This record gives sequence, structure tokens and C-alpha cells, in this order.
Amino acid sequence: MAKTKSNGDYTSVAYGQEKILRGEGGETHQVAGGDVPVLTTQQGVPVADDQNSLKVGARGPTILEDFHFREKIFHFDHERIPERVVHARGYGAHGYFETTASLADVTKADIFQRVGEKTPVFVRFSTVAGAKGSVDLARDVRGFAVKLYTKEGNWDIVGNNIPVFFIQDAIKFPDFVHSVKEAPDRAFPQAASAHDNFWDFISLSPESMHMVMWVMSDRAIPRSFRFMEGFGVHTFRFVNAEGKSTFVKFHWKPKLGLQSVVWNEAVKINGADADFHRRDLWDAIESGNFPEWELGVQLFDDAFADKFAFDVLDATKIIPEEEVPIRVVGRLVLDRMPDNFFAETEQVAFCTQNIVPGVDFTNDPLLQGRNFSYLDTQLKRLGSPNFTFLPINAPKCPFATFQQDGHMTMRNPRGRANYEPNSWGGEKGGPRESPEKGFKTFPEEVAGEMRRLRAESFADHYSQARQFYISQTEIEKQHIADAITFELSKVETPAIRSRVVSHLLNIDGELAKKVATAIRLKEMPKPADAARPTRTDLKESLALSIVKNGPKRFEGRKLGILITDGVDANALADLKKSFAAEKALVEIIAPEVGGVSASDGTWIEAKQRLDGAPSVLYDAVAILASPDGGAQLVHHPSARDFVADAFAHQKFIGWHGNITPLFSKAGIADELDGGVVQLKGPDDARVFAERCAGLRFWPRAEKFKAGSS
Ligand code: HDE
Repeated sequence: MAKTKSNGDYTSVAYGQEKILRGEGGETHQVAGGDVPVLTTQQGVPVADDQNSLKVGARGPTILEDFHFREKIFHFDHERIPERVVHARGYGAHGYFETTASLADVTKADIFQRVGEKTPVFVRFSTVAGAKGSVDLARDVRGFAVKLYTKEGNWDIVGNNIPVFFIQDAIKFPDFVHSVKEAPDRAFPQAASAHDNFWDFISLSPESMHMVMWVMSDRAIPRSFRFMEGFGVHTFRFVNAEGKSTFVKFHWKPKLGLQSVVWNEAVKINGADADFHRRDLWDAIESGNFPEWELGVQLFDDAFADKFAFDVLDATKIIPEEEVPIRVVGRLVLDRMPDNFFAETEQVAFCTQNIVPGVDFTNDPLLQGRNFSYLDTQLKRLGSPNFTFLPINAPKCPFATFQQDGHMTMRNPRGRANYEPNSWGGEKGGPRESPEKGFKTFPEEVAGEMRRLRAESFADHYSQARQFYISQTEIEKQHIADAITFELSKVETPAIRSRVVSHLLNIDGELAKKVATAIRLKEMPKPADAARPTRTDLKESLALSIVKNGPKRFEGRKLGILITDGVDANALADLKKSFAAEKALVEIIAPEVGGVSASDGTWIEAKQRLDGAPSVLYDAVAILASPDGGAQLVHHPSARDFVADAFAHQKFIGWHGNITPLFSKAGIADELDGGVVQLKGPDDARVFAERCAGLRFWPRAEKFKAGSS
């Protein structure tokens, strides 16, 4: 604050505003950056002084009459709204959906009729368990909620990055969520499932076992929202113009392939950059690298549903892509960040019941329960049934209802009629229903006794859990065992640990043994009682492994280049060129953020200071040191960690210059392998960039004991 003298009193003025001048007509102020609107109250009254409250004298009591002060504080006091009870931490972006194949044969949904047509969308990604301010890389499911503003109304596909769920009936949702969130007495742990309550509930709910396999896999620690799949989870219906119904499951497939981090990285990323996923999406979109997904549909009829080994209404089951192939029908592109996080990402209200003509629900008991929950929760969160008029929630097609009034009514409906039917003609009479265009529920026949039952066809809890496990590569299987070991190591009650292993025995004996050994279980328990024996005839499914569905190139990933004073300017230029050719991002890290002086005397600015940019923030790293650079870095603890971590996380490491002292200090000098590449010239840089498409040099994982990654 600078101080200026005014009327004998000292008045503080915010920095940079000393030059404020009153503009013509008092409407704009001129500051260093040009004309800006005059600051006003909410009532539009121009504000003369926003630095000082109204007082009696310079040091006197503050006066209640200060309406500007009261309004400002009042509004501030009410800035927070309840955070979402689940999926509180989220990040969203705008974009469009482009129809690439017509689905007119199976659905009359307007959005699928015309190839090439673009529909605006808003997508919100989220973690589930953590609070709004929790870290991005918790082990958790990620929400993948898509609002499609179609010409026939808003259609929300409120999905996750995992195609199954923990429970089969919505009535168990509050129990499940209570168990995973912080315990009510101690209010921790935050954003973590590694605790007694979660594993207690899970081990008493065998239906969750398939989902547990997914959540313990690397799917639950994605590298970025951009590299993860999305799933509608439930079986939905399409209905065509003739009224024929086809079952459908929705899949979002990332164009750049799948990618996850390893657990040891996740833990460190949360410390180095709690906003890792947010920043990634922001940076990608702001730099014009728009993330993209394909929309795939699995379509099947009643005959398939009848013969499929599991119930298509059971949200703890998938339909393997090998059994019902995916038909790609569109692409989703995210190309614009919201102008305001609160107004859009926080206030967006996804509702599973938002569907459009041509789409319909099924009797999945989870979906049926969700259809109540989402609308209900939005009222609690947003405070008024008029949340549908907020710009982010309002349809972009014309809409007309007779609903009226309520808190925060935002429009002035005209005319006399606010009911229907009415005998007022034309516009005066308001909108009318349309049997031709309107939404019609699929006339499914239903009959049965009213009872609280779970279908027999939902009873197999282990077969698909096993199928998921055996579909993984060896390295991914090891990660699952490591993850369960980690989580159970945080569970304090031995009986719960043992109960979890009793379920694993029904999934895979080798997995159960690995975990039991790793947690030093005194005695192997008996396999848990199972309503159905585990089927061992289900085949591996290629689509279930992340490693098997990785990228073809390093595109969209980030190389971190650590440089020192005297860095070889040509080596740096070669590296940058090769990674630009792969459409990858490059970030320069230096011991100090100002940058370094290169071998040719040029000054190279750094984006990051070494202390604040550990190698976990990058997909691959390179260290370009001058002839004495290794010596410069060797005494820098962060430089040693940078290399040691990159090596331990099986990353590709490129190097140039005198690096041996640093490699020795990091303890890897004698272990260099095919993933550590010397960059002697432009060809090496190109080969290194191409090799990085592998993302990790997996053979190195053998060197590290279970639990280290
Ligand atoms: Fe949700 N879920 N959920 N959920 N869910 C919410 O709605 C609920 C489920 C999902 O970015 C809440 O607006 C019940 C499955 C996402 O704003 C709430 C059940 C799937 C989001 C709610 C489920 C999801 C939510 C909390 C059991 C994947 C974030 C705030 C039947 C298919 C949407 C809100 C966003 C949010 C209820 C299970 C996905 C309370 C009762 C299965 C992506 O309404």
C-alpha cells in the first residue's frame, strides 16, 4: 500500500492505482492498462473509495451507514454454497460433440441424425471421495460427466472413468459413501480409501469386488483427464422412430491413448502440485492442444441380453468389447475453459434424468435411484428450483414451461396463462404439448410382486473381477497387488485385512497369496462364502489393460529438460525440435528460475526452478549439462531426486554432457539401461523422442521390489 495525503488524513491507495483519474462523465477510470468500467455497488451506484470503510474521523468507529461496506461483506459472507456430497472436487471445460456416424437406424435422438453436426457440450471431471480442496491424485474413481446441449433438450451422460460400480442397488449409496469418506469421529482420512471403514464395508459387500479390482488398478491414478476413458456405466436404451428399442452402453475413448501414473509418483505429485490434473487440462486447452475422445456405443438387443452370462441391468458388470464390439459414432472435443470457475464448473448441475427423445432408461436399480438423487441434490446445493436457468444449465434450444416463481426467478414470463389446458388462443395461451415431437417413455411391460429383492441374476460377484485381473499385463497385476497391500497396511484391524484376502481367494489365488505375504498375514483365511462359484472360463479382454491401450506416440505428453549454465545450445535445439515433431510439450527446468546462459552465450529462460519441479511432473525427462554441469548439480538434493525418481518410476531419461557424477550420486550409474539414452546428436534426439512413446521403460520395474512403485 502506498500512502497519499487527503484532507489532512492519510488515505491508503492500492498499489498501481495512484494514477487513477476520473474519466469523462465519471463512467470509466483510466489506469495504466487503459479504460476500465467504474466500480459500482450491486445496485449500480459508482464507488468512490473501495479501500476504506466509512468512519468517524480517521481512527474512529466504523459507521453502520456504510452501505457499500455492508453490501460487500454481506455478499462475501454468502460466497460459499454446499459442496457436492460426492464428486466435490472437479474441473470442467466447454467443447463440442461432432456426430461422425448416423444412428438413425437405432435412435430418433436428434443429435445422431446428421453426420458432421456439432452440438455444444460442457464436461466436468472429478474425484469422488475428497473435499473440494483436496488433491488431484488421490486413488479414486474419476467422474466424467458430459452435458450435451442438443436441439431437443439437454442430455447428461453422468459417467465415470471406470465402467462398473461398487454397489448394485442405490439404497446402499449413502452407506458406501459414508464408508469411503473421512470417519465421522476423527474427520480423516481425506480423499483416501486406505482406511478401516472403507475396507470394512467393502469386505462385507462382495458385490463390490469387481469394482475394487478397477480401483486398485492404475485406472484410479490417471496421468491426466485427457488420457482416461469415460463410461456411461449403466445399460441405457435407444428408441428409434418406429418405437423399437435397442440397449446401449456408452464409452468415451481418449484419442491420445490411456495413461496412468504409478503410485509412488501419485503420492509425490500431490505434494508438488495438488492441482496436477486441473493444470494439465487448463494448459492443454489454453495452448490449443484440445483433448479429444471418440464416443463409442455397444448396441445389443433382448436376445443378446437374455443369453449374456450376466444381467445387463447389473452395474457391477461390463459387457466385454469382444462380445459386443464398439461402434464409433462421434467425437468430443474440449476447446474452451470456462470464464468463471464458480459460475460454470461449480454451478453446473448434472442429472441422470436429463435425457432426450430417442434415449431412455432401463431398470438398472442403481440408475433408477440416481434419477431421484441428482435433482434432489441440486436443489440443496444451488438453493432454488430455478437452477435450470443458470446459463451453464439452461438448454440452448428454445424451452417453454408453465413452471413459475420460486427463489431467484430469472425471467419475466408474459401472458395470462400459467396452466394447461387453457382456452386462451395463440401466444396468449402459452406452449402446448406435442404428441409427435415430445418425449415418450418406452412402453416396456413390467409386472411382479412389490418386494425388496436382489435378482438372482446379480449374484455372481467374482467372475468378472477375475476376468479384469487376468486381462492385465504382469506389471499391472503387480500394481494391483501393491495397491491392495498399501491400502490394507493402513487398515488397523487385522480381521478386516484377513476378510479382504478371503475375497481375493475367490478372484485369483496368486493375487491373494501375494497380498497375504506382503501384509504378513499369519494364516491364510478360507475363501469367502460365494453365492456363485467363480467362473474361470471368461476370456481375457484386451480393452481392460491400460498398458495395452497406450499411445502410439508421445503426442500431448510433457518432457522436462533440466539444464545448467553452459548447456550445449545445439543439443537443446535438437531435443526441442524432435519433441515438437512428436507434438509433445517441453518444459525447461533450471537450478534458478531466471534461466541459464548457454554454450553459445544465449540466455535460456526456465519455466520452472528445479526445487519446484520434481521429475514426477513429467512423462519423460532429459538432463543437459555443460562439461562441469554434473558437478553443478551433484550437490543439489533436488537434482539427485529428479534423476533417482525418474529412474525408479521407469521413465525414459535422455542425457547430454558431463552427467556421470549426478548419476553416481543418484545411485544409478551402474544400472543404466535401454531407457537411459545418451543424446549425442540430432538422430539420438529423434530416436529418444520416438522411444518415449512407450511412456515407461517397463523392464526396469523388475529391479524394484513390490511396493516401490
Ligand atoms: Fe453419482 N452422484 N450417484 N454416480 N455422480 C452425484 O450429484 C448418486 C454413481 C457421478 O460433475 C451427486 O450433482 C447415487 C454412478 C458423477 O457434477 C449425487 C448413486 C456414477 C457425479 C449422486 C450414484 C456416478 C456424481 C452429488 C448410486 C457413474 C458428478 C453431486 C445409485 C455412472 C457430477 C451431484 C458433476 C454426483 C448420487 C452412483 C457418477 C448425490 C445415489 C454409478 C460423475 O446426486
